[in-house]
Amino acid sequence: MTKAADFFARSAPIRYAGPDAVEPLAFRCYDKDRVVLGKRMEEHLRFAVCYWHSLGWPGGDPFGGETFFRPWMHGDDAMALARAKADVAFELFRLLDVPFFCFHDRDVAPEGDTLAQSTANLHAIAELFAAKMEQAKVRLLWGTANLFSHPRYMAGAATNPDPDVFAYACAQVKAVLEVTHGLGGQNYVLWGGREGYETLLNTDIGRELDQLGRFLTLVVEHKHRIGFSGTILIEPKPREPTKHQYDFDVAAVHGFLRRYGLEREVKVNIEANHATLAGHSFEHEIALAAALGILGSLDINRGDPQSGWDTDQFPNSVPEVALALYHVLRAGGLGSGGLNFDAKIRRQSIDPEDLLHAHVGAMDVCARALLAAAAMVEDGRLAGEVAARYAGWESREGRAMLGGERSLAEIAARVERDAIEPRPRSGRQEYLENLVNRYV
Ligand code: XUL
Ligand code: CO
Repeated sequence: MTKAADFFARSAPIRYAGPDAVEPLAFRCYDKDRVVLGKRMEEHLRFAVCYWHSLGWPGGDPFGGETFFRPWMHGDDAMALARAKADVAFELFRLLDVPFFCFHDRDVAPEGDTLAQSTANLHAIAELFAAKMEQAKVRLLWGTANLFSHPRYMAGAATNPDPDVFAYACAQVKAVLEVTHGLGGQNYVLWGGREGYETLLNTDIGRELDQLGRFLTLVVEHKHRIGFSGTILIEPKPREPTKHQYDFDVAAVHGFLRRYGLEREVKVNIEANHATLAGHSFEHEIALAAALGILGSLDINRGDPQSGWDTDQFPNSVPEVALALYHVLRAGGLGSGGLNFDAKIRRQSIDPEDLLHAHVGAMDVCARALLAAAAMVEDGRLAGEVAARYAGWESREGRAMLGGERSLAEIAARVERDAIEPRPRSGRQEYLENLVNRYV
């Protein structure tokens, strides 16, 4: 194939050029060193490019095959192609000047005839990554194992009826967790691609949940054994590819973690399009995870309001992302998490430059959203309105009831004695919606 540097037909990294920039490929708002609420934009947003969509996806859909014909996708020597792909990947990271990337094992290195061969392939590419990361100063936000593409996983990985598939998944995750650790990964993600069912007619739900609980416990134990200090993250998704997935949404995942005693060990990686597939807004999932103490990281993308599936488009709505980031800021940030563009360009976007436009536009949208969210935080009116709405709970009786110092009978007696008659108050929704529009 041609040299990686030739693929994008430009060598200068894309720079911040301000809102009036005339060149199409420039950051108009994302100025990585600009300080917002005491932190640089780059540190707030912690952008990551995802390997699977941006380097690994050939452009197919259920009705048609490849449209992209990337040079690293065709040839006889799978490892040489993987190396060529890595060269273009790091060229993309350089042009975008992103601090992080994310990958699945099978995105970066080909599956071999045996697990040992697959793992050796992965190690060989990881070595190449280590050298490139050292030079490029790009870091690994998270690694993950693909436990859903190969036919062995068609009935799930950890939740498979066959214990040998469970064992194979354990072996695969062990290898990728160790590689992620070796590359200084900040998190390790588990997305249950087929951990669910197609029909209850052949499924024992209780057993499958126990299998998943055991699997996750084994992963957490191994993380501690090898001294991996990153966070283990589950990525909720309600369906697709299966009809029902056990990691349906943040609430379901939290209940699952509590049941298996893992709520202090595992957090969530929340994806915007998965939230909407579950019937929630992105900010709902973020706010709930923050309230439950399990907010980890974000897969920042969007669905299509008219399509009911996971279209994985790049984010492009400032108001939507602003509300999401508002809740992230209120929660004190994402810690070791970041904003991973689990997003793919459209099938007709066949020019290499389309990959650049997609990321640059999305990074600018996130930067504008960050400024809006920071203004909401600084202004304090939104939070003030919420605090005022619950102010009654700060009273002596409010605290006593919530603190468990009053029985039901005592509470009832007080209501009768004082002839309490609550006074309805406006929820002020329209006022609040208008207030938000002043920032975005
Ligand atoms: C699938 C999805 C995955 C995970 C990683 O919908 O989001 O790409 O992010 O396995
Ligand atoms: Co995702």
